[in-house]
Amino acid sequence: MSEKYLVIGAGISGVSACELLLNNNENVTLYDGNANLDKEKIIKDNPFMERVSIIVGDVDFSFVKDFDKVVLSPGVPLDIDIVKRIKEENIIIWGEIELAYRFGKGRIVAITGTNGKTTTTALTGEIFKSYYDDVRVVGNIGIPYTKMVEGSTDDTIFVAEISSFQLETIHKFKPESSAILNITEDHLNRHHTMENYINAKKSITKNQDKSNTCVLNYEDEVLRDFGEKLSCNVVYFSGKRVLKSGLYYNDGVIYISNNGSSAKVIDVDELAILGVHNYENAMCAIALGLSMDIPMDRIVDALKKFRAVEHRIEYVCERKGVKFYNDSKGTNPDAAIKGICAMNRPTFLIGGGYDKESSYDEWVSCFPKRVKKLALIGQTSEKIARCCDEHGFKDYVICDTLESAMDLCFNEAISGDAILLSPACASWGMFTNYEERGKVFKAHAREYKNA
Ligand code: UMA
Repeated sequence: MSEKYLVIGAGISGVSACELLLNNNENVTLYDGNANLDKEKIIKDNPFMERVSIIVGDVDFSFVKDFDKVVLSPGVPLDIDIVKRIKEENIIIWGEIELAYRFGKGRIVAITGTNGKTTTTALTGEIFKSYYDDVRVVGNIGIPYTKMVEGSTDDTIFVAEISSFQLETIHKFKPESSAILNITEDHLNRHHTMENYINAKKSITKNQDKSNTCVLNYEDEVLRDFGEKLSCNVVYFSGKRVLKSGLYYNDGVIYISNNGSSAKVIDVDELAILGVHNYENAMCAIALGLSMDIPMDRIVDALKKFRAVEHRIEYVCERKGVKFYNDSKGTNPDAAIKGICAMNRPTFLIGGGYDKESSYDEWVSCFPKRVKKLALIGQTSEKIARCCDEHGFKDYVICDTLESAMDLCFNEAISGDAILLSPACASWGMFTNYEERGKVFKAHAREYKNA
């Protein structure tokens, strides 16, 4: 007999949840808090939504008592009025992840963490695809898990990026292998306290048993302690120290060790992703692959082939021995520091753009010994130039366009240098978004001749 479901949130997760429920002959109503939601467009884009009653805006929430179950989209906080009312009525609340888990089949690899989860999920997906036939990469990476459940079998493997929002509403969701990359302050507007945020992340392991694996970052103190309390098999990785057992990075090489004896996995020069934070992502993906029986040679092949997620320290091409890197996603000083620290060659840096009123001191402080020249573009050029003056960094120049900044850098660069777009600013004013800025950079870099 069909049950009555209320799905909350008409974004990609909510719409996919509706489709999955309809395909399973359930009775579905969708609620969205946005009174201006364009219902016609939703139905036009997703004709199956004609079979769903849609309620929007500030209505009397007593209607919720008619439902057997409620499915929440990730972006819906648990402390808003409609959810409070649902809890008062003792109606079961599943997140979209829980719904997919209940209706899907197969094995699950689930990855969370504050930073690096998208790259790690994409890389883990490539590793698994190199060995297994039916691998589906889902979740916070942008493809709702519920959308990919149809037709899954016991042999399907879901590689899922799972956010703290999504973890708040899991019940039985049980990954065979899980990973927590790191936990630093984020999303406190939603979780209110750091403790709540940490607990949400930790709950990725809550149904795991001793036949399962959890991969953790040894350099994160919270995670290191957490690993000691887990009943499942724990694998640590470290970007900073030699581990007796686990994966670690040391002097250009990723190693695997067991009871004190180490073997080389790969020289990081063979990877197309840069920076210790990316080697940590790679170590996590290696551990996940091994935990589900993928042979090391397949893993290493997949690692070598993997290209960075577009616009995140993405290698573009090499011209006259100069390597071009696109880090257009470096839209704030924090992210851009990662970009510049990831370079292992003398670097011509292109920075500047729309003013988000950031402070550039920390970013500029990491230029000495790394940045040969800074080419500035956009609204923030003068402000960043002043900051450089204050820090005694003299090698900067202000340019009119991204292309002219690139030409100037390429003319001065010598073989062995890098040219990095990592602007520490938003793109607006010169481009529609960071994607467009990155694409212009890549296209212009590829136009340079090698001779
Ligand atoms: N809505 C309400 N009430 C609310 C909040 C939202 O009705 O209180 C409605 C909005 O009006 C809107 C809909 O909910 O119509 C949006 O739902 P959503 O915010 O859950 O967004 P989706 O489009 O379903 O996308 C979600 C994730 N979004 C969030 O977690 C905010 C996407 O992650 C994810 O890729 C997608 O599901 C597929 O799984 C995005 C994200 O920003 C990329 N994630 C955060 C992050 O990475 O930092 C966690």
